Amino acid sequence: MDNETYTHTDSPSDVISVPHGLEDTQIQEWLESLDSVLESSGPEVAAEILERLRAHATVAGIDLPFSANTPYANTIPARLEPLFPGDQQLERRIKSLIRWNALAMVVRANRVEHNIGGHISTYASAATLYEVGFNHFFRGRSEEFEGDTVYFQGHAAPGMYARAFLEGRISPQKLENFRRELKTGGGLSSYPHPWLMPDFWEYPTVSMGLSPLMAIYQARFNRYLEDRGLKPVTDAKVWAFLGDGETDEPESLGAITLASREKLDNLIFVVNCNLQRLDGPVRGNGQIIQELESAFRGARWNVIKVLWGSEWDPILERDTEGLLVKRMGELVDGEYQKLVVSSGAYVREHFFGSDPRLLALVEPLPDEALRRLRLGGHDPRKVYAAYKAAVEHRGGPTVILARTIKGYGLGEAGEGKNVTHQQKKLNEDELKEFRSRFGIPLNDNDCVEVPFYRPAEDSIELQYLRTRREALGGYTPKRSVRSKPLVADHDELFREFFDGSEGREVSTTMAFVGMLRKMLKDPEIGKLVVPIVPDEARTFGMESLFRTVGIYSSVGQKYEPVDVNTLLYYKEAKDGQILEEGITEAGSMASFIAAGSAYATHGINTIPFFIYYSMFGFQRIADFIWAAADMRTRGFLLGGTSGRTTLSGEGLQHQDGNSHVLALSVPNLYAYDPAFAYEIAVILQDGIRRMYKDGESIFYYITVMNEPYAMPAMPGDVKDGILKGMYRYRKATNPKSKLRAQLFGSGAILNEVLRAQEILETKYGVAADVWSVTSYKALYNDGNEVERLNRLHPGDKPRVPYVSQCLADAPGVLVAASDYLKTLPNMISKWMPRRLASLGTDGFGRSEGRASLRDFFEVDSRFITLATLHELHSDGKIEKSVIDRAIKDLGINTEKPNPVIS
Ligand SMILES: Cc1ncc(C[n+]2csc(CCOP(=O)(O)OP(=O)(O)O)c2C)c(N)n1
Ligand SMILES: [Mg+2]
Repeated sequence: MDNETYTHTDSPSDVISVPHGLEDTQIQEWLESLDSVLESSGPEVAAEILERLRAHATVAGIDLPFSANTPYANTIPARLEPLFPGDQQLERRIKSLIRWNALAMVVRANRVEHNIGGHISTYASAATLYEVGFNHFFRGRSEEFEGDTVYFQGHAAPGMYARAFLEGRISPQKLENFRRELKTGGGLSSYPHPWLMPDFWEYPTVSMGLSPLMAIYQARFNRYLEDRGLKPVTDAKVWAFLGDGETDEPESLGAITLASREKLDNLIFVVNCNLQRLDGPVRGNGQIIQELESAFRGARWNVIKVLWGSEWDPILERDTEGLLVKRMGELVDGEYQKLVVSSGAYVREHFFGSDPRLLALVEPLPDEALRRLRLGGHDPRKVYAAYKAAVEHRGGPTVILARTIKGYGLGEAGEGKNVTHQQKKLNEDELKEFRSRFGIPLNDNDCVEVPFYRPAEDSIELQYLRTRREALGGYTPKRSVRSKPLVADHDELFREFFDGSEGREVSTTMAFVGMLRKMLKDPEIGKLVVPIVPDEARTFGMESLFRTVGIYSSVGQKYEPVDVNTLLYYKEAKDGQILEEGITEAGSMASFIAAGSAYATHGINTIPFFIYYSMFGFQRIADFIWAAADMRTRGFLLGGTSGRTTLSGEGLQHQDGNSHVLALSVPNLYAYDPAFAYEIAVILQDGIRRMYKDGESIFYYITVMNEPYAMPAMPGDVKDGILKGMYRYRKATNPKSKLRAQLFGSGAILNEVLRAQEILETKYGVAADVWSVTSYKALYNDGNEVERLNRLHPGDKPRVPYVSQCLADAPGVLVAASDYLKTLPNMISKWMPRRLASLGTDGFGRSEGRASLRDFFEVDSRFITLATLHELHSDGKIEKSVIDRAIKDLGINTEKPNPVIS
C-alpha cells in the first residue's frame, strides 16, 4: 500500500477546500438544502441524493477525486446519539479508582524493583474504551451463553488487573507483585499470558499485530462452528482492542478483507488512536485516523469515528458553515499532539485562530474550557453510542477509531508527551495532582505512598460494578476449560497403520492423509477434526477430502465447479469441514489457534490439523506458534514436504532443514520427524489421548515427506520408544563381527541409513544396528531433565537419560544422519557412551533431484558408510586403506564444495 495516498494532503478537508470563483453563499445554499432534506426526509434520502449527485457529476464529466475518507468528525452526530443507560457519575468514580490502582501497581513495582517496567499511559488513554465495554457490552461466559471474546491491548493489562482487584478477583498481594510473578504467593504477569495465568487471561496480545489477525479468524471460526452445527448460533461478539501504532504491523491489517468478505458482523475492532506509539507520533506528518479509515472503508468495513467529546457539540452546532470540521481536518497529528500539551490560550490562537469566524465560535469559552474540550475516546456517551452502533450493525465487521490522549490524566508527568510510553515513576506532586483530578479519597501523606485503594465491599461503587457484571453474565477476562474429555482410546482407528503398506510405496504424507481420512469418519472425533490448508491440499494429496468432507464456505457454492464431472470435484459447502485458507500461513495458523483453543473458548474439543509447506511454518510464522503455545492451543502442526534433500527440485527457499531446530524453542511443543506410517499413527493416537483425554496443554509438530517408499510393519512393541524419541529399528544380522556400529536415522534419511547398514555389512564386514530417532527434541529435553534432577538431588540414585539407557549395551562407533542441521544429533551426543559423528543438511538448498541433493549435503548411504568407516579407523579398528578404497568404490568426490558455505 502506498503510504503517500494516505498523507494528510488527501484528507477530505482538501477535497472540500474552496476553489477560486466559488462564493461562500453558494456553498451555504447547498448546505442548507441538504440540511432541510435531512430534516424532512432523514439520512437515507440525503445519502441517496448525494449518491445520485455523484453519478450525475461523473456523467457530466466532472472529475471527482477518489476519497475513501469522511470528514474529520464523529461518524455519529450528537442528535443520533442514544441515551447513555448507565450512571455516568458512578462509572466515572469506578473508572477513576481503576486508573489509580493501575497506576499504583506500576509505580509501586518500580519502587520495589528498579526498572521492572510496566505501562501507565496506554491504559490511561484507553480507560473509557474499556469501562464502557465492561459496564455495558462485554458479556461473560456462562452455562447459558458462550460470552463475548475480548482481545485486550497487551500494554493496557494493568487496567484489567486493577478492575479485577476491585471486583475482588485479584488479591492486593498479587497486585503488589505485578511483574514479580515468582514472589511467594504469586504475582501478575506483565501482559496477557494464558500460560502464566490460565484462570484469567484467554488471549495473548502483546506481540503487536498478532491479535487483530487472530481476532478476525476467531470470529470466522465461530461462524464455522455454527455453520457446521457444532455450536448454537448466537450473537456473541469478538472485540479486539489495538493500538494505533500497532496497525503498522503488516499482520494487523493483513486479513481485514477476509472479515468483510465473510460478513463478520460478530467482529468489532476498537483502535485506541492516541496518535502516539513508543518513540513519538504514529503519523506526525499525517493523520493516522484518516489513513485507517480509508484502509478499512476500502476493505468495506463499517467505520465509526469517535473523535470529539460532547463539549464540542454546541460549538459544532454554532458552526453553520462547516468551518470547524474543515479546520479539524487540516491539522496533522503532530500538531494535534502539540495542542494536547498546550494551554487553552495556545489552543485558541493556533487552532481556532486560523479564521476569525472560528474564533468567534469559541469566544464565550474561557481558555481553561478550551483546554478541557474532551476527545471522543474519553467521553463515555460517545463511546457508548459507537459500541451500540457496532453491536447492532449487520452485514460486516465494524472498526471504531477512537481518539484519545496517551497518558490521559498524567498531566505534567506525561500526558501526550513523547516520553509518555516509558513513564513508570511519578514524583510526589504529580501523584497528588493525579489523585485530585480523579478524586481518589487519599490525603497528601497517604497519596505519595501510592497505596492500592478499594472501597468498602458494600460501597455503591462496588455494588454497581458487581451488578453490571452480573447483568452481563459474569466477570471477564476469565479463562476456564469447559470441554469434557474424550473417552475412546481409538485403538481400532490407528491399528491398521501399524501393519505397513505391504510393499506399496507411499510417502509419510500419504500415510498421514490416510489417517486423517479415517479420523474424519470416526464416531467420536470425526466431527471434531478441523483440517486446515493454505492452498496446498493438492500438494499433499488431500484433494480427495474436498469431495468427502467439503471445503467450508459461509455461502455454500454459488457456482458449478469446473470439475463437477470428476470424482474429486472442488466442493464448497456451508457445512464443509476443511478450512482452505488460501495462501496465508499466518491466517491458517490463526485458524489453528481458534480451533485448538475452542476447548476453552467454546467448550468444544475441535482437533486442528494444519498442514503446510514446512519451510513456511516456523521460519515464517514462529511468533504465531509462540502465541499458540502461550494460549495452550492443542492440535497438530504438520510440516509437509519437509527435509532439505527430500523435497527435490524446489530449491533454496522451499527446502526445510531448519524447522526441527526452531521447534526446540517452543516449550510445550512435541516435535517428531517420523520415518514410517506406524510411527505417525503412534504419535497421533498418543497426542489425541494426551491433549483431549488427559487435558494436557501441549501441541505437536510432525514433519511429513513426499518421498514414496514401502512402509514396514511395526517391528514389535516400539511405541514407547517412538514417543520417547528413539528405538532400535533393525539389529545387525552379523552381530559377531568385530567391527561394530550404531547408526541413527530420522525421517526419510532413515532409508539411507538402512542402505548404509547393508553396504557396511556386505562390503566391509561391519555389523551395524539401526535406530530410528523420531524426536531429537524429546531426547534432548529428557537428558536435560535427568541432569537437572541429578544436580538437585545429589543424594538420590542417579537417574539415567533415555539416550544413555538405549545405548548402554550398544557396541561400536556412533553415526547419525538427518535431513536437518547437524546440531540436532550433536545436542544429545553428550549422553551417548562414545563420540558421535553427525551428518546433516546445514547450508542452502538446491534445485535438484534427491540423489544429487543427498550427495551434495553428504547425507546419503555412501557418506554414512564413509563416516562409519572413518570412525572405525579413528578407533584403530580398520586401516586407512579401507577408507581410501571405500571413497573410490562409493564414488565420493573428496574435493566437492562444502555445502554449508556454497
Ligand atoms: C511485535 C512488537 N514489536 C514491538 C513491540 C514493543 N512495543 C510495545 S508498546 C509499543 C508502542 C505501542 O504503540 P501503540 O500501538 O500506538 O499503543 P499505545 O500504547 O499507544 O496505545 C511498542 C513498539 C511489541 N510489543 N511487539
Ligand atoms: Mg498509540
